[in-house]
Order: sequence, then structure tokens, then C-alpha cells
Amino acid sequence: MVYQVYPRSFQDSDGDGIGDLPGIEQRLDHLVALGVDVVWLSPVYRSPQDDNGYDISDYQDIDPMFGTLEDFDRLLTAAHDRGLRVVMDLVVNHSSDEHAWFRESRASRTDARRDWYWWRPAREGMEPGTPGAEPNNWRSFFGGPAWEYDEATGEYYLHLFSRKQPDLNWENPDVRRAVHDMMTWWLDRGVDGFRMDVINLISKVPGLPDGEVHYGAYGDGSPYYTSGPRVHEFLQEMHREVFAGRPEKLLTVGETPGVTIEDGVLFTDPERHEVDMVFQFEHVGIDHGSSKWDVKPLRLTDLKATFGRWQVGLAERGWNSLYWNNHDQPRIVSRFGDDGEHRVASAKALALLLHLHRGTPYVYQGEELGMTNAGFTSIDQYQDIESLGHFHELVDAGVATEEQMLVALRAMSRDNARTPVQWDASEHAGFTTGTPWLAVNPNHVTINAEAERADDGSVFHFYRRLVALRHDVPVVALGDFHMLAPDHEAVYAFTRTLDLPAPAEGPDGVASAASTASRDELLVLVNVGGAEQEVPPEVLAGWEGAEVLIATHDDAAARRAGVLRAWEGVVLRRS
Ligand code: TEU
Repeated sequence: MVYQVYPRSFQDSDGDGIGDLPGIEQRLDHLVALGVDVVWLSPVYRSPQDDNGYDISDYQDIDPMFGTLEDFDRLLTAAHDRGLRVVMDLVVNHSSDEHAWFRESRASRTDARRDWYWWRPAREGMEPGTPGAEPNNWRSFFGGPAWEYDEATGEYYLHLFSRKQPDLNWENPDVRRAVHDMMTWWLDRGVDGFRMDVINLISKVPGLPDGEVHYGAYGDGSPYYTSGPRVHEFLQEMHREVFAGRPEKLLTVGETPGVTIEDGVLFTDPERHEVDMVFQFEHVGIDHGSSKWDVKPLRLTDLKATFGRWQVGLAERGWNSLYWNNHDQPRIVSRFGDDGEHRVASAKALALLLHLHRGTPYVYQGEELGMTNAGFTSIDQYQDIESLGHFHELVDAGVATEEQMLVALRAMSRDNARTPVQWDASEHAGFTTGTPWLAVNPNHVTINAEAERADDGSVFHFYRRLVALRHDVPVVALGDFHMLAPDHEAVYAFTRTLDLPAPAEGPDGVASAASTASRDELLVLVNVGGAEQEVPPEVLAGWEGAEVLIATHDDAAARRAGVLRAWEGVVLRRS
């Protein structure tokens, strides 16, 4: 299991209200208790923090807010000593506009680094710097145009994210070489791999054509930069230049918004040497309407359809990653679960559902506690650049009212995931002695790590058991997946199956009588809702008397065959 730490919100050690590297070190034992294999650190590099560190101004230094390179080395050693591996966030689709590369690039049209970024003149016949004169009509991910006009040199630069995140030009081999060198520097320092930020956006269709306009003033450029023409070539080159021949075991995961299953296979087929796995976005898009701010209720059959297709699509070649949460997504218990009456049961049920799929599970800090959305009610409480950008774009354009946008942010803002980790019931939840950079959720008084560690029925201990199962039971990690009852709107059901090889031959070279191959099988049943559900009889046929491997509800005596209580999940095993 990979556990994501968002350093700014994990643990503060110096009272400035912002989490830091020594703080992470203090909390490593929590991760060990959970059974974590790998820690993914969101960016801790030097950064102006326009997008909370996803805007890097020096790839080979630590931001003073988080500590020093010495603090980093100490954390790495402390993690390795506990058997934890550490994966860095690699943000190389763009740098910060304060990176030396970009400062040089913007200095003049003839600078040696001009071509390290995407510079273009104004649209033909338009006055540079005037509305609509951008080189094309693409909208940035954070609202507004994807181009910034630079008066000094009279051209625009491309930024798919904020104007302080100029896109690097991967067509230029010098850019790629600089990135490879930087990656090697971190691997030599002892890091165990990379989570690669929006890595399928690095190759753009060079003509940068206009996109279709779905709403507002700007167009959708994604067909021209999502899994673009050279992306596989770039990743294979990166593998050759950085990873090939290194003796240590490393992990690479590409964050790939908009990736299709076909491309997912190409990215993760081990024989192609690109990345170990990707984060796909389909299941976190099924509650989006015309945009992520247009929130639709979950239809369970949609979730089954998308997860089912990915499980089948990557069954033969490639490998899935499994996640509900990260620092960009609202909390799963508030989103697809029930963060009121059924918080504990629904957090466990959704965890069980996800962790019994085939693939590598990711847990985002606080998810293992069943932490909920932030519950902010005023725009002043938000800090996230995406939330603020869209609020102002849509409200100013009259597309949505302030009230509508506040409702949308309450459901979808990235800040929902970014409130500080709730360690205990004290003021500021044990996160800081100072003033937290983003408000601590008042529910930390009851929802916190200290209380959950002491309660065997907590969400924390359930996650711990799920992680242990994956380590101990091969069919959980490796078994084939088969979806059942795809049309049922409340019960999520599937099987996992693994043929076990016959036991090894005895020392005399003769297999024992009991050495026939056997099959291990699981039936996973989850009630995704608050009403009692009958499991369709055809799903249960043949499973009478099977052993219960794990269940969300402890009171086995109250369990009735064929019936799932509110948010109940059960895994049956027969072999
Ligand atoms: O996210 C990329 C991405 O596609 C989205 O999830 C995006 O953040 C947004 O939610 C779209 O609505 C990655 C990082 O995870 C994110 O934190 C950064 O802001 C972004 O890249 C730019 O580096």
C-alpha cells in the first residue's frame, strides 16, 4: 500500500502552522502501525507555493517552509530504518515562473533557453495583450486563459495550470536531459521512485490548435495535450536514461488525467518500460456534470461500469492503481459515503470495496481515519488556487451565483482534502501549536488518530486489517477479477480467483499425495447505501457456508445470510 503525505497538512514541528519534514518524521510510527509499504511525498521542493508546491523554482532543494536537505536525508533514513520506501512527486510538465530556467527564457526572444518553454506570438491580426489575442483559445485548469502575455518580449507563454506554472517544452532534448539528470540526482540520494504529476500532458500537438468551446469564453484544449503524440517516446526515453540498469527496486506511477484504458495499457505494460502504473480519473469524474462544479449524485452502476472496465482492460497487460482520495479530491466518506449517521460504516465499506480490487491501493492521509470534507461556508475560508480561480471566473461571468459556487466548492473543492490531519482532540488537533494555515475541522474532537488507535472498531483498524490481508493473502493481491450483478444499484459484488500452484515436491523428488493444484476464491459484497439490501440469490449460489474473511460489522451474530445491513461489506472465502 502506498500512503500519500501532503506535507503542508500532515504535522507541523516548529509552530508556524505549516507541516514540515521533521513533523513527518515524528509521525512515522503511525504509518508503520497502518502497514504502509511506500510513502509518496507531495512536493517539498523550493517553491513560491502558488499551487502549494506544484510550482517548483528549484528541483534540487527543499523549501525552507518544509526544512532543509539535511532534514530530508534524516527523514529518508528514518523511513528506510522502519522498512518504508519514499517516493517523490515529480512535477515536470511545468516549472515555476520563478525557476532560473524560466527567468532566462523570458529574458529575451533570443535567449538560449527561450525554447525551453512554449512561447507564441499573438493570434494573427490581433493586437498583442488585448482580449482574445491569445495564441489559441485553451482554458487553463484553474480558470481563465492558458496563456500569459509577457510585455517585455511581446509574446505569450503557455500555462495549462496557473500563470505561475509555465509549461516546459518537452520537444527540446535539452529540457528532457535536464529532467533526467535531476531525477538521477534524487535516486542517487536514496529516494525510491516518483509519482509523476500530469505526466501524460507533456507532449502537445505542436500546432496547438483551438479547442471546442463548451462554456464561457475559452475552449477545451485537452484533445491536443492529453496523451499527446510523443508521450510514450518521452517516457521510454526517461526509462532508458534514468531507471534502466539501476539495481534497486523503484516505483513509478504516472498521474494521467483523461487517460483511456487503451493508453493505460500502453503506459503500464512492463515490456514497454514506461511506468509501473497510472492514476486514471474516470471513477472520480462520474459525479461531474458539464464540469466538476456541476455535481451529480453517484449512480453505483456507473462506478461498477468504470472500475469493471479498468479491471478487465488491464488484466492481461499493465497494472491498476486504486484510489479514492488524494490532495485534489474531496473526502470519499463525504462524497460517495455518508459522513453523518453512517460515517464509520460507510468509510469501512468504501475501503473494503476499493481494496479488494486488483491493483496497488493508495491511501491519502486522514482517509484511514474516515476524515470528512472541510465544511467551509464562506469563500474566505478557501485557499486553493483552483477553487478561487473557478469561483471568480464563473461568478464574474454570471454562469453561477456565489451561493451556487459555495455549494459546489463545499462538495468538490480540493481544500476538502487539505485540512490538517486530525491527530488528537486537543486544540488544532495536535497538528500545530501555532495557527494552522487552513482551518482544522472542528470534528477532530471525535474523529482523530489517538481515539481511533484505542478503538478496535475504528476506521483506522479496519484499514490496517485490509492492508494486512493484501500482504498475507495472495488472492487479494493477485486474483482475477470478475464483476457480478452489474445492474444492481445498491449492492456492489465481485469475485477474485487465484489458481494456486501445487505445493513443491518433497526432497525425494516425489510430489506428495495432497499436491494437486487448488483454487482460492473470494466473494466481495458491499452495500453502498443506508438501506438494508438483499443480495441477489444468483450471486450467493455456491457460497453457502463459506468462511468470512473480513467484514465491516463485527457483530457476526447479527449477520443474516443473504442480507446486507446499511453500509455493510463482507468478504467470503472458499478454497
Ligand atoms: O493535478 C492535475 C489534475 O489534473 C487535477 O486533478 C487538477 O488538480 C484539478 O483538480 C482539475 O480539476 C496535479 C496535481 O495533483 C495538482 O495538485 C496540481 O495542481 C496540478 O497537477 C498541477 O501541478
